[in-house]
Amino acid sequence: MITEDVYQNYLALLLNGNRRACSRMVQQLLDRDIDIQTLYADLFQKSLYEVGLLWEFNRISVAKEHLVTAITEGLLNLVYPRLFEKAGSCSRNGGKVITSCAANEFHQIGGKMVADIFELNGWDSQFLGANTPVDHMLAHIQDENPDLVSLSVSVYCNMPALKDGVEAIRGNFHHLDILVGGQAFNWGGAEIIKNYPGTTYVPSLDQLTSMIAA
Ligand code: B12
Repeated sequence: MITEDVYQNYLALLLNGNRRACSRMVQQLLDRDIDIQTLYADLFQKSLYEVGLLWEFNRISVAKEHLVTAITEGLLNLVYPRLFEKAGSCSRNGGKVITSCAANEFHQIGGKMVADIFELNGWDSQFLGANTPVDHMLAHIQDENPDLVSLSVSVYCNMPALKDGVEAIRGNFHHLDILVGGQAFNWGGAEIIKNYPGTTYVPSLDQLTSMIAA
């Protein structure tokens, strides 16, 4: 659990660009064996959403938002030794999943978390990062033959790109299951996804975990 005090302390350090102190705090939480999903949702995601609002209302600059994002991406790397230790101690389910952002989608932290949650739940999980062109994603799927593909979209204007990706995967790999998610769906799109067979919108990490739990 992340207390409000810990969260506020962390947010202040983050907004001050104090990477070293943020790292120390996260390392302490990891040393106390904090649940990784809680760390992702209640510290990293919560602070990035708050920073997004500060940016939207012109309370911080684009430069400050970039700084916060870069620090957070570094902090995710601190989690990896623990992530792979935990993933190694749970039974592997033999499934392979590829997670990617939609074409033109540059928000990659949410997708990275999704890929990590799969790893923690026993999957062989690959993350392709931001803005993967559809033809290259198809070629990668052909090479890797995954059991599942998950796609992330954050900005609502990228919803057509997500749909193009889903249609292309469905057209080329008829039986491959697809999960989609990301905060773009806060502005709509879930209804349209229902029209694509084998494609499921998953609104949160909690729901993802209950679907795939090892
Ligand atoms: C950092 C950031 C950026 C960075 C991203 C860098 C990076 N390395 O990722 C940069 C600078 C590139 C950027 C650019 C832009 N951004 Co921006 N950005 C953000 C910010 C502050 C944080 C994003 C983030 O990491 N959030 C934390 C993650 C963990 O949350 P998440 O993505 O929602 O993911 C979680 C869930 O959604 C879910 N999930 C996500 N994907 C999937 C997939 C599956 C399958 C499942 C099951 C679950 C799932 O699980 C995740 C963990 O819980 C947000 C604010 C916000 N509210 O998020 C704005 C925000 C997303 N950006 C916004 C905007 C407008 C833009 C720009 C258009 C700005 C501009 N004018 O250029 C561009 C668009 C670029 C593009 N083409 O993609 C708006 C979007 C509004 C909208 N209506 O769509 C936001 C919401 C800011 C705001 N308050 O207005 N941005």
